[in-house]
Amino acid sequence: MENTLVLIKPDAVQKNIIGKIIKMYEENHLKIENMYMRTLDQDILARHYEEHINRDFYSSLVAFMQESPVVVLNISGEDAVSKVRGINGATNPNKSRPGTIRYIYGESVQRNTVHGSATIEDAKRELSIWF
Ligand code: IDP
Ligand code: MG
Repeated sequence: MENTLVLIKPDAVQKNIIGKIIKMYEENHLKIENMYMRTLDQDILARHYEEHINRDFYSSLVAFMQESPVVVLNISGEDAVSKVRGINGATNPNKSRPGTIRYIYGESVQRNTVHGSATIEDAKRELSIWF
């Protein structure tokens, strides 16, 4: 059993598809262990996106992530980390597999609907930031 962090990003919250996204995890036998909504400050985004702070898209990413509240979820299940990444689809919605969340709902590389931890180590680090 693993736990992983999911963020439902502002593009999805704005489109009223929170329920549809949560349903996709639940239908894939993952369990919502905990969840809440919050607006984000620069500090938590810098901690969460530590690896991207020096990238050219970082300031634009921070502005996007502050457009509206996000939904923060702790999701558990067998192979939850890779399972969530599979359900989410590739970072670029145009390159993601049909049926994935980003394929169905993603608008662009930035406005790609959901975040899921990349590795078990990342999941532990991210869950300690958000919960
Ligand atoms: P991931 O979310 O699939 O793990 P990362 O490469 O870790 O993808 O990037 C984190 C987030 O930063 C992406 O989900 C996306 O919202 C944003 N992002 C990544 N690359 C770009 C880019 O080239 N332009 C704009 N935003 C980007
Ligand atoms: Mg990532």
